[in-house]
Amino acid sequence: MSRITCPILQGKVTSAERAAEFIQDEDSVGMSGFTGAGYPKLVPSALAKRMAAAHTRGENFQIGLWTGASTAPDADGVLAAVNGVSKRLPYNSDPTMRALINAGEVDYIDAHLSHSAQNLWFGFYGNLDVAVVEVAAILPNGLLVPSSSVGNNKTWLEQADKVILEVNSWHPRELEGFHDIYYGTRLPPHRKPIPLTKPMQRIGEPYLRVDPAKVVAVVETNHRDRNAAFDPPDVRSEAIASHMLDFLRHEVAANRMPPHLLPLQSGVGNVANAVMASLQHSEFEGLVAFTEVIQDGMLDLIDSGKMVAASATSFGLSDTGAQHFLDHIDSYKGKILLRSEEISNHPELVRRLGVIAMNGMIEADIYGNVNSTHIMGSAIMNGIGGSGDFSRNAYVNFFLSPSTARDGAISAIVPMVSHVDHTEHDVQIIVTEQGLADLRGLSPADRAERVIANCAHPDFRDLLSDYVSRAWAARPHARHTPHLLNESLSWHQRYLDTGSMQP
Ligand code: 0RQ
Repeated sequence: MSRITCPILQGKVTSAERAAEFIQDEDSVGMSGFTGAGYPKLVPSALAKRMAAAHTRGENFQIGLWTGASTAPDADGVLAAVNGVSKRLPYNSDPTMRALINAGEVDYIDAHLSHSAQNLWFGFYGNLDVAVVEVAAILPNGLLVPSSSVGNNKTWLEQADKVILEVNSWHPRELEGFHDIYYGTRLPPHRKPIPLTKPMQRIGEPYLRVDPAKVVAVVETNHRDRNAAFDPPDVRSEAIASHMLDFLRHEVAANRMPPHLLPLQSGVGNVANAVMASLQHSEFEGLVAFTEVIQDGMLDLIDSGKMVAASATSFGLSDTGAQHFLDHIDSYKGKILLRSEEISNHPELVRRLGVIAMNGMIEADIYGNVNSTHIMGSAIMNGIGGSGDFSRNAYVNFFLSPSTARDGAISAIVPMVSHVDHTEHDVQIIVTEQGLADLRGLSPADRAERVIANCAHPDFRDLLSDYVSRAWAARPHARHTPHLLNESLSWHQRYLDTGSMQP
């Protein structure tokens, strides 16, 4: 049976090539997509072909590309490959796009994900010309069944002048009912509290709305999501997970957390997946997630009954995880809810629910500032994503990383981070495979001692302690966060000089 049962929108079905003709040079284009799920599969490639042809003729053809978060080689990748993007926001992990950003050829606006929709509503980003949004089906009344991510789709559909829909029949039709789209947000000064007090509460409707008059094209596809594989947990990620579990047990014993913990948020990547896997073998039960991304480890927790439910904005599964979800979709009904990222990441809700936030980092400094985004202070890796939305407002936050990078050549614990995403005022718990540093309620001097003793790799501990004592000695009237600026900055330069790191 057709996935498009609305006569008006059925009448707009066309090819990806024809649809791409509605996008012009200098347009701002809002595409669906979040962590490799729910991005448009055909229109970006068709658009890239148009761009390449225009460039061959000596014409300009570049767009501003806005998404929910990261997409995939067949969206970000193909557009970057033809140099078709002049501005990118709010999050990217595609290597081709990253290279262009780091070459200074694409302007990258690395924004908190909870801010990205409202920045458009506030008028901070200018006009959105076209939305290209993947959905799983179109109902007779024109309502849209979202696909495997929601991201910023609600806002893109409402704000864009023109809309192109991709209806992807690879997604199970049974996805209908897995979403909760809240249409109650208002602009200041008319904002009201968001009426969500429990992670799985429904406050909206299962469908995205679109004004059919704005829909210029509907494209039918049958293409799978990117679904990147996870590495099996290694010794270091297992050690990180084990330190975290011990800490959570300690917090429960101290009556600072209930036995079934508080709603969990977990970042993307192998370490995050390993933490989920370790919960599987722990005594914790009755867990709930209020997070951005549902990775394989979270599906496993739901399967085993350890986790009762998960609210997010997207899936971020491996091929095996995606197939498992497809095969058992009925068993997840009522246990998984996907929301807009302005709701999944909303500071008001994260703070109200008391979320436990767990995110990866690139480096942390001795006083507790964290860099999640930049290598050597200069080259962007991915972006801040939702890590700031969650950690700043969490009940308790964790930042996780192996203690060294590049085969042990680089320390993840440094005197001064080369770029700051999360400040010492926000960061609570730092964890490496070496151990865990609980920084809550500690002065900067005590934080430095604990971070070095518990988290730094033994190869770097003496160097860091020596730095701290010399900084303390050199700054008798500035001992709040004493630094030797020449040395703290040259710490990173050293890696460049020795060739350990080329950003
Ligand atoms: O480089 O890819 O060239 O090998 O950074 O490092 O160890 O594979 O770690 O995949 O867990 O990512 C912070 C990037 C960690 C991620 C970050 C190099 C290292 C490697 C990746 P290679 P790993 P992970 C919700 C939350 C921000 C967004 C966020 C991230 C590469 O967690 O993007 O939290 N976070 N979102 O070699 C030099 C160091 C390094 C270093 C690592 N100290 N110096 N290079 N690397 N540490 C999700 C969303 O918001 C969508």
